[in-house]
Order: sequence, then C-alpha cells, then structure tokens
Amino acid sequence: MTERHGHDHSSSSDYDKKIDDIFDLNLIQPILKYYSIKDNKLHDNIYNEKYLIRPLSISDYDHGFIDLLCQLTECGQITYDEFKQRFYQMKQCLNTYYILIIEDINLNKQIIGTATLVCEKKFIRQLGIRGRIEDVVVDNRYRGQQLGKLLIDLLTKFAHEKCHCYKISLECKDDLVSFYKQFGYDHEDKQNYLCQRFPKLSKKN
Ligand code: 16G
Repeated sequence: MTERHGHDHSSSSDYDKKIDDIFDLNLIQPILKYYSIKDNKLHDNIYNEKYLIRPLSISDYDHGFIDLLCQLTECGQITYDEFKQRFYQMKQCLNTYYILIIEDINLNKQIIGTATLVCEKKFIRQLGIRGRIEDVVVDNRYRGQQLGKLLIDLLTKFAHEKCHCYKISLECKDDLVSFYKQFGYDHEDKQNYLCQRFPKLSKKN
C-alpha cells in the first residue's frame, strides 16, 4: 500500500467495518458454482486455495483497492470519506454496479484484482439492459494466473444470465483486443467507438 492511501487519517469506524458489500454475494453464487465445474481450481468463492472472489466491500479501502485501480489509470487522491460516499451512491443504484474483487487470503486481505459490470437501463429493446465491463485490473505481481479471465468470465455470464443484458461491451487498448476476444467480445460491423475527453472544470461551475 502506498503512503498516499495509507492510514494516517481516521478510517473505517467499527460501524463501517461490519460487512457492507456493494451487492449481494448470493446473486453471483450460481455463476461461481457453474464456473467451478469447468475450472476445478475454484471451490465456492476461493480460487486456487489462495484467492477470495467477492463483491467490493466498504472495508476494501483499507486493503489497497484504490492503489490497485491506480495500476489502470489516474485515480487522484481519494480520502476514506470520499470513497465511502461514492460507494453508497453506487450501492443505492439498485441492480446497477457489480464490482467484483479478488483478495489474496494470505496477504492481509490485499485486493489484487477487480472488474466491474455496470448495467444500464434502457427504454429500447423492450426495456432492455445494456451491460458494460469496466475497470478491469489485476495487480501486476499476480498476472499470468488467469485471474483476469476468471473475473471477465464470471461477470459476462452474470450479465447474460442474471441481469438479462441484451448486449455487453467494453473499451480496451489495442494489445488487449485478443484477450477479450476469447470471451466473445468483438468489433461490430459498421459500428464505431467514439469518445470526447473534457478538460477538468473547477468544482465551482
Ligand atoms: C480502460 C478500461 C475502462 C476504464 C478506462 C480508464 C476495461 C475493460 N477498460 O479502457 O473500464 O474506465 O480504461 O481509462 O477495463 P481513462 O482513465 O483513460 O478513462
């Protein structure tokens, strides 16, 4: 854990430390069960006897969750209170944010992998749900153990079978296209991904 996110400040109170997950683990249990039939390294929600797969919890701020995200992109400085506020904003959006994490059981509950499924509600497609895979990152010290594959496989199946998404998409760098293709993601004919980046505005605006 870097100093920036280390705990010099008052962090999670005892109240917060009671289990508070971003979504209910039971929702994804059937998918974990199915996965454990094809990959015998998975037992319940433990992978290779070393890693716990579970929803993000409020206490994960103390276990390197933000530091892990910093391996993907800029995160800025996020205090525990800011983290907590965003966590509950997400949690209040029912059936929308499914943030899965991988914890190293032997390393003081360190968070070493994460991926998010966001389910966007639509009017189109008979009140369809569109899934997006976001913020996939495996700690660079833990790569090559199929942990990213595990997260993507689980969330993709969950999006289809439990959230009933009519489609799911993601954005990634060129060198990751072949990685995501193995899970059924591909470029769509005559479709483009367009993006506009905004300069940062001051909070007064
Ligand atoms: C990647 C991520 C996306 C993330 C973005 C951050 C996946 C599949 N894609 O595109 O979810 O939000 O990087 O980069 O994980 P940015 O800070 O430049 O938007």
